Amino acid sequence: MADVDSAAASRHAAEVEAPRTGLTMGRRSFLAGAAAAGAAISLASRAAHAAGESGYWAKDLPNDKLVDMYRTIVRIRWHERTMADKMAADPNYRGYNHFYAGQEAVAAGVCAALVNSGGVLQADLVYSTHRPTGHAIAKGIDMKKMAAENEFKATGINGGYAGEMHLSDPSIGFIGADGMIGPGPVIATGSALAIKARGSKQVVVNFGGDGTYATPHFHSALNNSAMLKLPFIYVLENNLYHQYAHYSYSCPMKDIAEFAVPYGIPGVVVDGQDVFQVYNAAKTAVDRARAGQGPTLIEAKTYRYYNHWGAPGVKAGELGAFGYDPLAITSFRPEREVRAWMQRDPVNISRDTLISWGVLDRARADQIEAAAKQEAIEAFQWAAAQPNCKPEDGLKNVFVAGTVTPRQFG
Ligand SMILES: Cc1ncc(C[n+]2csc(CCOP(=O)(O)OP(=O)(O)O)c2C)c(N)n1
Repeated sequence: MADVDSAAASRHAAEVEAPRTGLTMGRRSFLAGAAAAGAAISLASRAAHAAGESGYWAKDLPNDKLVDMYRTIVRIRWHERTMADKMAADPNYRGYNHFYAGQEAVAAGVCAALVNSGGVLQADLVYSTHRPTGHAIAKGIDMKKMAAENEFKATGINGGYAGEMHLSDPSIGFIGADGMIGPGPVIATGSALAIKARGSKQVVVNFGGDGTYATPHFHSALNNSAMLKLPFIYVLENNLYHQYAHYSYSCPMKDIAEFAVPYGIPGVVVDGQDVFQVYNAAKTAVDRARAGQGPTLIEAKTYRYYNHWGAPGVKAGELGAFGYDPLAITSFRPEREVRAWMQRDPVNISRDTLISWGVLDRARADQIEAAAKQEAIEAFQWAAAQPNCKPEDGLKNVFVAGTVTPRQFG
C-alpha cells in the first residue's frame, strides 16, 4: 500500500506517456510493471505484518473474521463460476452477468471493514456498478434470491424486475448496482451528505472501475466529498480495461489514486489480489470517515478473468475466458496476460496467507471452498425452479405507495 504525492504524480505521468506513444516503453512492459508493483506491495505488507507495524489491521482480527474473508472470496468465486458455466452450457438459462471472478479480494476486503446490517439508517452503504454480484455477496445478499433475480424470477430479491444491473438490498446497505458508468459516485456523495446531516456514523462506499476516472462524476464526487468532509470512500477497481480498452488510453497517470492529490485527500494504491491489504486500506479509510475527517480514494490493482460481459470464451468447468471470438471481441487482451494474472489469484493468496499465519489448514480451507461451491449450485437450482415475474406487475414497487412526508435535517 502506498500513499501518493505530487512528485510521484509527475513521475508516473511521464511513465505512462510511453505506452500511449510507444516511444520508450511498450504496453507489455507497462503491464509487467503493474504486476510487479502489486507483488512488491504484497511483499512490503507482509514485512510490515512480520514487524508488527501499526496499520496492518488484519493482524489484530480474530481468526473467525479472517476466515470469513476467505469464505467470502470463495463464495463469490463459485457464484461466478457456476453462473458462467450455466451461461456457456445451459441453453435454458436466461440470466446474464458482468463477471467479477479475479476481483473477489476487493469486495471481500472492503466489506469486511463495513457494518453490513441494520438497514439504510444503520448499515454502511455500498453503491455498486454494472459488475455487482461480488459486491452484493460480500455485503451479505442472499445468494439464492440474487440468483433468482438475475434470472428474472418473481421470488428474486427485487421481484425479478431489477436483474443484474439494478440489483439491490437496502436491508444490508447494498443500495445497488448501476448500469450507467459515471453517475453512481455523485449519488453516493449525496447519500454521504445526508448521513453527515443526520449525524449518524455510517460511511458510504462507491465502487467504480478505471472507466469511471474520465467521467465528470468521478471528479465531482472527490471534489464535493473533500470540500464537505463527507464520510465517503471511492474504491476504484483498476482491472486495466474499461470494456475492451486499456486504461492508458484514457488516463494520463499509471496510478489513478494520484487524482486524490488535487483534491487534498488521501489516495492509496493497494494490491487488489490480497484481501488483507485491501482490508487494511479500507479500515483506515472507514476509521477516518467515521471520525469526520472526510473521504479517501483507494485504487485496487486487480484483473477480471472473464470477458467484459457474459460468457464468450468460457468452457464449462474451466475458470476464465480465453480464445478468439470475432463476434464477442475476446481478443482485446492477450491470453498470456490473463494467465499471468491468474498466477496471483485472490483465492490462493488469501488461503495461503491464512495457512502461513496458522489460522487455517489446507483441509479446512478445502472444506470451506467445497461448501461455497455447493451453496452456489443449490442457489442456481433453487432459482431455476422459481416462477418468472409477470410483465403486468412491472410498475409495482417503482413508486412509493401513499404519501411521502417531506423532511428537513439540521
Ligand atoms: C454512461 C455509459 N456509457 C457507456 C456505457 C457502456 N459501458 C458499460 S461498462 C463500460 C466500461 C466500464 O469500465 P470500468 O469502469 O473500468 O469497469 P469494468 O467493466 O472494467 O469493471 C462501458 C463503457 C455505460 N454503461 N454507461
